[in-house]
Amino acid sequence: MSTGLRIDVVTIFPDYLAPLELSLAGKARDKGLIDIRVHDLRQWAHDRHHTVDDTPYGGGAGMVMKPEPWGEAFDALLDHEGDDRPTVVFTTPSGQPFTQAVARELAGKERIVFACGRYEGIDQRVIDEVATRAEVREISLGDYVLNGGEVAALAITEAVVRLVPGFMGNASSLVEESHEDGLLEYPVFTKPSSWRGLEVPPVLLSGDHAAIAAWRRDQAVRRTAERRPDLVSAPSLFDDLEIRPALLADAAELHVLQLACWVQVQHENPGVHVAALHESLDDVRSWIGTHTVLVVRSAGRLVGAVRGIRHEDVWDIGRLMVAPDLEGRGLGRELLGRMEALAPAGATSYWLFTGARSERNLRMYKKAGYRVMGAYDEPGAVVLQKPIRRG
Ligand code: JD8
Repeated sequence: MSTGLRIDVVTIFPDYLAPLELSLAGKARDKGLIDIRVHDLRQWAHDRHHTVDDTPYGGGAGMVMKPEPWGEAFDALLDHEGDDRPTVVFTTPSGQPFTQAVARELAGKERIVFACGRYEGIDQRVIDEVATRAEVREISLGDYVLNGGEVAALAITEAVVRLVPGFMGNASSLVEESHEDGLLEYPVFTKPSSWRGLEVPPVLLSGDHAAIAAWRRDQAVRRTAERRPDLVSAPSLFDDLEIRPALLADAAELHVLQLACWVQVQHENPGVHVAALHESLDDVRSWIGTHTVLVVRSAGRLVGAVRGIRHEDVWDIGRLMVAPDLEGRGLGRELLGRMEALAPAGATSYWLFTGARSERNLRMYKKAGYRVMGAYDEPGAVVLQKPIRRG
């Protein structure tokens, strides 16, 4: 039994899920990162023809999937002692839209059971009954009609499995993707630098990482505005946020948020001494007094913060924190940008550190143009640096 994510798929067309053998998921399976099991629903239909459908009550075209086989399927797949409560995903055109945010949620689960319907759908009592003994999600792949739920289960599995920690060889590539921070991805190029009279944008050949990061972000923003204005105009998290300099009165909430956020870092970096987890309220009060500190409030709740302090020509940025339930919406990136903008005139580079195994933090900093400089004097932490571009 792999330690990572277990996925069960129930369907009357098991061969539809064969691609999972081939693709990414296949490799993840070999790495023992995930355990995928496909089950034929008909094994739980005990009549001679293994009947799984019948005519709809109230009349109408088509057939409906019978409740009994599904009930037995979930009896077999759900009631295992010790197993954490699986998440049962019914893929259905009437479900919540599948997004990268939903993919991230599901990637954090230990067990997912996909229920793939066919015909006109599954008897509603199946969903209601299983919801009494498992977390149920009804998810749609998109606003178009398919003939069954298998394709959606395949697509969702691929989007989820590739987010399972340790799966993507170089996790850094995960950052650069569409929808990761609400932006579409920028155009990409590879050799030759000239092809059929078409040139690669010179900035990409410059080796100037910060300039390349800036060009890529600009391209991503343009593309998003042109192709997905809905992503730009979507009410963003920032609409009701208040970002302002910290006051001593913020110290207590800041201390609580800091402890909450660095527990995650401790989990990611077992055995590493995480200073932020050993700071007292008085410590927080004192550095509010000695640093430039920004705090973020949403509907009065303190949900984020960042601090900066000058050391000779370095603007040392730290304690960048976002409430766990608001992660993944670009607030961290926004706060980093705001604190960079507060760098005093004499500073020539930004400097920060994070856990060597805090993949998500590292991804965000690298995307912002930072480069890992090496180990920090706290074992298990690395230093990142970025030159300050002015004007
Ligand atoms: C599950 C039966 C077919 C749907 C009558 C056509 C997802 N984005 C999506 N589009 N369609 C589905 C989907 C379709 C399904 C089933 C998912 C089970 N059908 C039905 C209702 C109209 N036929 C989906 N996810």
